[in-house]
Amino acid sequence: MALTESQILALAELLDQAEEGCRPVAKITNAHPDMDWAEAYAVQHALKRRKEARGARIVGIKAGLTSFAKMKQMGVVEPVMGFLTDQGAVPDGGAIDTAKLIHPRVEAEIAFVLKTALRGPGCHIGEVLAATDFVLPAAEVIDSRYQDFKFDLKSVIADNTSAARFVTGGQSRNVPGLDLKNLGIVMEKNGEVIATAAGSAVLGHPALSVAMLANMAGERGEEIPAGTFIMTGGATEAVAVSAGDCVTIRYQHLGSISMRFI
Ligand code: OOG
Ligand code: MG
Repeated sequence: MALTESQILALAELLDQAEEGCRPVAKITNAHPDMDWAEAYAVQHALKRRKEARGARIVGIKAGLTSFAKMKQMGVVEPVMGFLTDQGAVPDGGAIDTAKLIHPRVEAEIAFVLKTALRGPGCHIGEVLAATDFVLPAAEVIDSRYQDFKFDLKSVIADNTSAARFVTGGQSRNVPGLDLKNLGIVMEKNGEVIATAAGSAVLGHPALSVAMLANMAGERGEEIPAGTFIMTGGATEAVAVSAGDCVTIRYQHLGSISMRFI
C-alpha cells in the first residue's frame, strides 16, 4: 500500500463531504493514479466508519456492476461490493428528496436475505440458494459523488459503489419453485416502460452475485452472516430521475415496488 493511513482517511472525508454537501468531486484516482484495490476498499471502510460514528447502522451489502447493461453503461468490466445503511432505506412507495442527491439514477435489482451464513472461497449458486431465507424485489438509487458520474473501478469502490438510497418491499418469496434466472422485470418511469430485464441479466443468475460477494468476503477471512440483506446489482441499466418523477418496477412473481422523487 502506497497511501498512508491519513491519506486514506482524508479521501474518505472528501467523499463523505461530497455526499453530505451534494457537491461532486473529481474521481480520486486522478490525484492517486497508482491506488490499488486494497486501498480503494480501505477508503470505503473508512467511509463506513465515519457514517457509523454519526449513528448510521449497516443494514446490508450490495454488489455492483454485475450485469452487462451496467458494465456497458459505466464502461467498466468487473463487479464491486459496497455497504447499505439504514439512512439510505426508503419504504416502498416512499418519497426521495432529490435536493439531497447530486444526480440520482434508479436501477432494478433482486435482493436476497440469508437464513444461514455464507463463506467463500468456493461458494456457488447451490450453496446460496440453500442458505437463502427469501428473495424480494429492490430498487437502488445510485448517486455517484463524482462529477458527471464518471469514474473507474477503484474510484467507485472508494465511493461505496455510488450507494445512496434503496427501496424494497413488493412480495418476498422462498426460493423453491422460483425461476430466478427467467424472472421478468419491467421498469416504468411516469407510466412509460423504460427498461426491461430478466434475472439472468445479473451474472447469468442473481444467486451468483451473492456467491461472488461471499467469495470476496472470504478472501478477507470474513463471512456473510445469517440475516444479511443483499442487493445483487442492477439488472437494467440505471435511469436518471429528477423531482416529479415516479418509478414503478414490476417483477414476475415478486410484486412491484415504487418510489417518487420530490
Ligand atoms: C456503480 C454502482 C453500480 C449496480 O447495481 O450495478 C451498482 C455505478 O454504476 O455508479 O450499484
Ligand atoms: Mg446497484
